[in-house]
Amino acid sequence: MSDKKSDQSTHRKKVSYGEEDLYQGSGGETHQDASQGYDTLTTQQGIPVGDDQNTLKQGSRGPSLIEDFHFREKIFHFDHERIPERVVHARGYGAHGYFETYDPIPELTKADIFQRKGEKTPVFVRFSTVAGNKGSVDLARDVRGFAVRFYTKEGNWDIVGNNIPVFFIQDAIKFPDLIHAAKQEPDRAFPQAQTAHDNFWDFMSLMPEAMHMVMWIMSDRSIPRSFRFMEGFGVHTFKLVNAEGKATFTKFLWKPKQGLQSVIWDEAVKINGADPDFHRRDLWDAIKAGDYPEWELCLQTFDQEFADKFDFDVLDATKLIPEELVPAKPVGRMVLDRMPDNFFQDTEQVAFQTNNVVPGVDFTNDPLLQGRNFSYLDTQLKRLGGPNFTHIPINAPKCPFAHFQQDGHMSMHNPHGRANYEPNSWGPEDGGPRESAEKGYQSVPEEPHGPKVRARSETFADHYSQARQFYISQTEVEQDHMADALVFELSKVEKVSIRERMVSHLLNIDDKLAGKVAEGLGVKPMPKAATPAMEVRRDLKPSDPLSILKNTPDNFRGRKIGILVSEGFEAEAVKALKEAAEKAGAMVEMVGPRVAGVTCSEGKSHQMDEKVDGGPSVMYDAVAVIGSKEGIEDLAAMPPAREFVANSYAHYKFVAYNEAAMPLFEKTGLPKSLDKGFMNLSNGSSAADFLDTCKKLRFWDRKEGA
Ligand code: HDE
Repeated sequence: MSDKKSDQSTHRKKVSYGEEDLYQGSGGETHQDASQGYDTLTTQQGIPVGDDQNTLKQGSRGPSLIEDFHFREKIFHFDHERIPERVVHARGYGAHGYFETYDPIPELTKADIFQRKGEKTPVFVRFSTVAGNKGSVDLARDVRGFAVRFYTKEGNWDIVGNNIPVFFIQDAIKFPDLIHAAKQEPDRAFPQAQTAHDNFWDFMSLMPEAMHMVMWIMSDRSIPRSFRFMEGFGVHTFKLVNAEGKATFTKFLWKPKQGLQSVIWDEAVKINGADPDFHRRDLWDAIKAGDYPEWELCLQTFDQEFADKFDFDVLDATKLIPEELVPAKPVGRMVLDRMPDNFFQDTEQVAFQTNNVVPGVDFTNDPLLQGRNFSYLDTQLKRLGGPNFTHIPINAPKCPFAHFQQDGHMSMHNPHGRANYEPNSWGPEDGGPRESAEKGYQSVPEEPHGPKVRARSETFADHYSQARQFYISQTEVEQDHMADALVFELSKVEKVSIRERMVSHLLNIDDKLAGKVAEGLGVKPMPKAATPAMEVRRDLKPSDPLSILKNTPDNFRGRKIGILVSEGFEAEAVKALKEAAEKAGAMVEMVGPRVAGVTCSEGKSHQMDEKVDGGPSVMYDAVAVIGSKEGIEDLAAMPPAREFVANSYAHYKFVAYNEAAMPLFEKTGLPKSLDKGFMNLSNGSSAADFLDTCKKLRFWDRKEGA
């Protein structure tokens, strides 16, 4: 907290951005507040504006005058509104919340945040896609960023993670190549936000170390249902350090309380058209509705002895540690409960840095992490335009801070008084802050080893074993999705040799997978398997936590039902569905032939949430179709209504309906005898039964679906 008394007595201002004085400037005035509650429009200089509709002119038909300071300032500012978008993870969405510590873990770490049970620490989280530009679609097949900042009492700690626990490359020097290959091809500047193109797969096929990550991105992990239903991973091995200086290795994992859920690729493609902001809207809607998403922070901790005997090098970011070997222990929970007041101010300007660690957390020598520790600070200078980006509230610590750094663009809190260097002899009153051996950050001492070389450790050489382990850990449905995804992506690749090279890698992962992909691509004859640098391990056991479908949440909380109704719809059935949904913690949206004025069986006029062509079934987790004898024919004559039904069927959705809806099903061409994923509310099933069934999320037994 900023202590004004001590500011005066020590002559050096200690600034903090606690909750209350978030916007305190160097003069102590609250400039943010100054603009609030003042209803007269002013210039940036505070001069009241008399006319904001017309420029100043010589005569009403011009010419315009340079003297018009209000116009000049307004246009000048507008011209400079954009800052460079992030070179990766450009499209993102953030939210505020808190982290609540479970039991203290002083034996593992002295990090202040883990010392007191029940303590709440403010957090800011930004989720993102990687490859697309800022205005790209949310449902791109892509890794999702999962970056968390903890505003701890000992400074800002950032875990800048992803929703996938491994990465494409082992050494940071390959990152620019990876990103160049993944983004739009440079000559044509497309495709946007897609890896389905030659450059990406050319690079992948030449980088065997990427194969494990390729399996993850070709799985449903890369098309999450929303940010709320995905895991987060710190990826690298980090160290925790206790007060005695003892270090323990750790991996960081975020597990969503909402459970895991993904969409189907065909849904992703359609959602991108129907609502390119699907993930943003989902987070916004959930938080605004008070349905706060929650994750548990889990640690996989281990010592040097485990690291030495583990099958792979713990410094290799293309490997994970199966939870069967090292369990993930929850140490706290994170709740997101507040959207930023302004997107740009927080989400765009937040500057995460892997090198933001607090006492009690340390790095390992993972060469990817080491490279990142350079990159994140460097990139902020370009994006935020100067060295004072920590003066922006979202980037400022919320604990006291004091240092001798000064000046530069937009400086908000230069040191007060005479001393701006140390050591100095100005005495405790005037001399300013000093280092502290006991409170200050201490790196874990480490002996350097080996000669100075540009080399890759031989312990990083196994590229396929964990790729195979991931694949065999999936259910059959998920394995099919992976094969389909590979065929889809590689079918967009024009150069035949790239497709063949990818199949040759797949042969080292799983023969059946390679066979399916080769067949899907028409690759004939089967190429030879790529020569692995190390023999592929075929004895690694399947690991259940790697599958989404083996971890279906068994609840329908926070999901959305779309009820498609016709004119004259049966009011009772809709009412029952709404009540059952509310009980189950699910949301309901009404979809109709018009957005307003749809009359129900009780003669009441209803407002819809969506007109049927604006609310396709892909936007919902489950659907219902409730009609009336008279109204259903009109609905069945509308192509988007038939598509609503056809897609619900094709995407394995659970469907509740009333008898009157049948003619729409017939016109859509559904099979005469409906499968068990369809529940007739007029005959045998209640709305509560339906909501109960929806917990399974999809009716995968509908084999003939898309
Ligand atoms: Fe990043 N990454 N990255 N990255 N990364 C950035 O920093 C970089 C990597 C991740 O929501 C940039 O502020 C290098 C792995 C997230 O604001 C940049 C390497 C993981 C975000 C950068 C990696 C990530 C970024 C671009 C290879 C998962 C978005 C803008 C050594 C563990 C954070 C920025 C946000 C952003 C560099 C690899 C996650 C350029 C050099 C591995 C979630 O600094």
